[in-house]
Amino acid sequence: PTPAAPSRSGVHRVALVRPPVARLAEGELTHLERVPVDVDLALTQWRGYVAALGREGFTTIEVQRADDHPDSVFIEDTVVVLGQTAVVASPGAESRRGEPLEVESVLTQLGLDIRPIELPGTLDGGDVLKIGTTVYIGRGGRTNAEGIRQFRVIASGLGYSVVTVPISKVLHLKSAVTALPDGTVIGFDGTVEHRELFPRYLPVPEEKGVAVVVLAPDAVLMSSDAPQTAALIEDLGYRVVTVDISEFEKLEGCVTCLSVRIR
Ligand code: CIR
Repeated sequence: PTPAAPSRSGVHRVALVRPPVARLAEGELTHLERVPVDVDLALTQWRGYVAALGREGFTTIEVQRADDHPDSVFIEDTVVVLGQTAVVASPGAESRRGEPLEVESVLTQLGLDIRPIELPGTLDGGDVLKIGTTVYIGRGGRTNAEGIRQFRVIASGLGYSVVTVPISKVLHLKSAVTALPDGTVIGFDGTVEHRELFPRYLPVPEEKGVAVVVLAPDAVLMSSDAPQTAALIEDLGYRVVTVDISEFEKLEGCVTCLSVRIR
């Protein structure tokens, strides 16, 4: 673990990250055409992302590199943390099935209660958007009905209500929508489906602007490739930290998928 910087919000938080591997460029693609990925640049960008979390008061814990899993840098897909409980995902893509193992062992060491989703259920963490005690879960290419059923049993038992959102235009629910610190769901009109399921919804002008990581009640982290959305969010009174993650965006990744925020 890297030493914790004092957080602007005063809250001590932990984030799991996992370094990109040499085979990164072989990652799964569903909606994008394959374009060359610069793996060295990706590593530099990943370090920049981790440093940004560190500056914002997160203690980052690096999970061991998984050389055989090109997409393992997208660690968010492997687990959903609900308070003290870690719901270990069941990756919807065959090539990603081995990824949760090492993540689970780190979460066990951190003292979280482990509750796995089991095959034939599949669930990717990128399909799960938690806002307060409501959990929105995308039913699409990676998360199936059985995965949602198992997740609902676990989450309901912990006091969360679960809302299922059918998705077809994007890889994961959180490729289409995430939420600002005040719980307002943000999305890009071209890819959002069933916006009526969200009580408060704000459209943003860029597709890459939909992904934000909540850093503090007044701050978010987002891609540097969505300047109009950054300006919009700043104009709502938030501090916006941006990072260049171009090499991960080529593989359908975004700022949320590169870490698991634990507390
Ligand atoms: C995949 O297709 O699984 C990876 N290439 C991208 C995963 C991105 N994860 C996310 O949006 N949560």
